[in-house]
Formats: sequence, structure tokens, C-alpha cells
Amino acid sequence: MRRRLILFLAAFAWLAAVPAGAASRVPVQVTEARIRWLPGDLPMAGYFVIRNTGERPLRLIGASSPAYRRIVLHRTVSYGRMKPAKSFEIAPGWSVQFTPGGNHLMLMGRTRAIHPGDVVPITLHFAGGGALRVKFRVRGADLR
Ligand SMILES: [Cu+2]
Repeated sequence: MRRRLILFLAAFAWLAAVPAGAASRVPVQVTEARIRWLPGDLPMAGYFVIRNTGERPLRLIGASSPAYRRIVLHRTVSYGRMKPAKSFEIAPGWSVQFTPGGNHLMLMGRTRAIHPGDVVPITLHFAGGGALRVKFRVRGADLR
């Protein structure tokens, strides 16, 4: 009996030690991650498709990267006009698209030289503390 209790406590201690990793694992699939490169200090835009592969709704609340000083979630409200979005909710089994003319990441203040062909890591942050690091391919201004 006592032995069982010790095993139970050991298992519990192990579980308690794991959550740092487990909690940051987010059930999403990200595809078509790409950046539209622009010259000089013009902000670039990040595009991707994100799918919730889990059973619960997810909320994307922001993004960060060592390559940019500031990243803001944006939605386009009408042609050429965009505004910051606090978050994007992704229902289980559904996708949200970040595409030219629609939702996008506004990538501001590059911290180093970035060129078409580069791969830039961007971490997506979710409500509840989850995060996912995604590699974005830098494309030309025409996105090719
Ligand atoms: Cu924007």
C-alpha cells in the first residue's frame, strides 16, 4: 500500500515537472508561412494559414520574432485600409487565413538585414500561454 502511494506520488511529481513543455504545445497546423519583403524600413507583412487541430477553441493573441522589433496582428477592413486586431479565435477543426488583402502580421522595425529567400522565425502566441515557433519564408514584393 505504501509502495503504491510512493509510485503515485512519483508519477504525480513527474507530471508536475512536465507541464512547462506540455503547456506550450499548441494543437495547430501552420502552412504557407511567408513574408512579403519590402525595401528600406517599410513594414513587411506575414501570411499563413492556421488550423486548429485540437478539440477546444484557440485564440491567437500575438506574435514575436528576433528579426523585428514589433509585430502586430492586422485585419484589412477595406482596400488599402487595415487596423490592429486584438486576437483571432480559431474554432476546433477550422482554419483562419492570413492572406494578401486580408488578415496579416504587420512586421515592423527589422533588427537585421532581411532578403527574399531568407527564412525568419516567428513565434505565434496563444491565450493561456501556448506558443509555436514557425519558419516563414521571405518572398519578393510580388510574393513569388
Ligand atoms: Cu497591416
